[in-house]
Amino acid sequence: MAELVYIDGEFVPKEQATIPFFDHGYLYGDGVFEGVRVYNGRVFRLEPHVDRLLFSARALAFNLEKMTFDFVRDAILETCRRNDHSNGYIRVNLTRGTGLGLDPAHIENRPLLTIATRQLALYPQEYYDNGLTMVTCSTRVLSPDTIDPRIKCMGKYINNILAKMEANRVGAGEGIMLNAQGCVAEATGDNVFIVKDNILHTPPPSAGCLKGITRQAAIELAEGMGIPVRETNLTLYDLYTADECFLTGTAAEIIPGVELDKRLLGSGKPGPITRRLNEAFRRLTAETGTPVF
Ligand code: PXG
Repeated sequence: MAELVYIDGEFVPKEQATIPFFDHGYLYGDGVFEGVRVYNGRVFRLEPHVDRLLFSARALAFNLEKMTFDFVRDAILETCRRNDHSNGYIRVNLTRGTGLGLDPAHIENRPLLTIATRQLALYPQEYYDNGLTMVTCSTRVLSPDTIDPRIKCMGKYINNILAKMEANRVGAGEGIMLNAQGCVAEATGDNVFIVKDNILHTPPPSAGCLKGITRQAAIELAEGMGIPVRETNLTLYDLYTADECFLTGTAAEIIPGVELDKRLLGSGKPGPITRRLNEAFRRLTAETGTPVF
């Protein structure tokens, strides 16, 4: 079956899909996006993803007249149906419009919505069983007083790409990014949690992290188990001395981090709370979500 992508209201075979050369997302990274996941024909937390996309776009003053919640949600579901896509990744991009020059006053402010489905390159099961090794990256997250970290916009991802390259260079599974103050913000594509004395700690978005949808699910699952959760600033000391550490993200789900900068975290093996949360998360993705068909 030919892979179809959604571009501005039309479904086009992937090989024939084109983006205007002067698209502001292409020219300046002036766009927002979402990585969404579908499990067994159900889109996981579709509503929060559409909300985050549209709130990001609203914060950047995109013209959202035609981009209603229902319009975007229906386009995502229809893209899955057209591709018979029951498991994997959905990429949703929304850019400001088309025109050369920075000034949005002089471009066509008609946002371009594009959606594609892909199979997901999953982390190997071994990483869930034994945990990830991590390193601290020298590339810092953007200061929260520049672009609000809750805005999931394209341009700022060059930082995450550079940080990921640092992790790759030393063969680490993920890289930890700090903010300008030296507090832990997040991993290059995931949020960070630690367990200390049976309490879960994770940085607040004001520390420079994305308000991750998997992060939110992990918080709710922990609270449902009676595990207290605190959003608080963390330093590398807190990570080095944690009982457990895990990362959350749409691609990674809930994955243990067992080594950071050559220090074993806790026992150096995935901890019991991480394992419980990972299992509960797998049940949640299997049992909930918006049906595609
Ligand atoms: N922080 C950053 C910087 C991210 O990019 C997360 C945290 C986790 O958020 P969610 O909402 O996924 O729990 C992300 C998410 C990709 C890709 O295209 C990136 C993400 C998710 C899915 C795919 O590489 N990042």
